Amino acid sequence: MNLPELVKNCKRIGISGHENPDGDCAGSCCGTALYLRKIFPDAQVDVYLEPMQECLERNIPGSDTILHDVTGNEERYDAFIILDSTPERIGAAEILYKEAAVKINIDHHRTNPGTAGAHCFIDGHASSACELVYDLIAKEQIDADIAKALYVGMVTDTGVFQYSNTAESTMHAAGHLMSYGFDHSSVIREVFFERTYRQAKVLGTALAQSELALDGKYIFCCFDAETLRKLGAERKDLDGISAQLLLTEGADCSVFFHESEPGVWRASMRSVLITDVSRAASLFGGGGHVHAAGCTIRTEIGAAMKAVREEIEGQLRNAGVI
Ligand SMILES: [Mn+2]
Repeated sequence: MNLPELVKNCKRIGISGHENPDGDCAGSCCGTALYLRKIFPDAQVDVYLEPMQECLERNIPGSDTILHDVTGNEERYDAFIILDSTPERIGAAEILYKEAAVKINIDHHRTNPGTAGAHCFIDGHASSACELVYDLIAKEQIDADIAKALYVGMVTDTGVFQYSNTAESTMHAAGHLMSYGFDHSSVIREVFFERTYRQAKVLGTALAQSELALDGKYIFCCFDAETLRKLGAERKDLDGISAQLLLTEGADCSVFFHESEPGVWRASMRSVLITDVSRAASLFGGGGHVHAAGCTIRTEIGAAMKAVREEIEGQLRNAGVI
């Protein structure tokens, strides 16, 4: 069954994605919402997401209708769609999903095992949740706003069509979306390359403090709360640091650690070719993709960094590159 079929008799439809929404998460949620509002004008379609970066808000049509708080919206949804995430990662909206009559999960994380009782559209090979949504909707209903929202997610999750998750199908879909006439050049500049001055300073510090290990194959950096405070860095200023570290010649794997709250650390992991960073992330209950993953660390950070490094080292040794 396709997506419109599944929700066609639903009067109230909820949509959500993972915490700290990125371009793919927000683009797929808003693109799906715009599409469902268009084909079912009598239905109420609500999107629940945490606040996102301003550049995403500016470039994702429909983001101005996002709800940040489930309080006051406890009325049961007829259908609830989770995009780019598992139910456990959507925060407070999980309760709304659990109570919905029709549950739908659309995701491209290969660590998503699929959810019992839900209609699952999960393809770990898809470039983005946005590409999955593109495949699931009726092409003749796409308009410039829907196209732009989905294009944002394809651009951000493929690193502007650079990463190995970019397939011929991705380029076909993106090319078709471009034909709706939004300013695709400014989308790419604003959602992928542009950074605030503070983000530039934070990134510069991360690059300067980075360490190279394992014969230059592993590059990492760790910011504790004190460093973050001195830099005046917020969570949104830390996106993209692991990807920038990975641009170092010879590196196959990068990890950026930071203390997100006292004693709680986030690790963002990227790799080029050999290292499967989802395995390193899963050491601490995290997950993601082969070349992009993350986890939350609640144990002593020195020991955790050592465990991550040993996992990467084991993989590089098995591959015979160190
Ligand atoms: Mn994604």
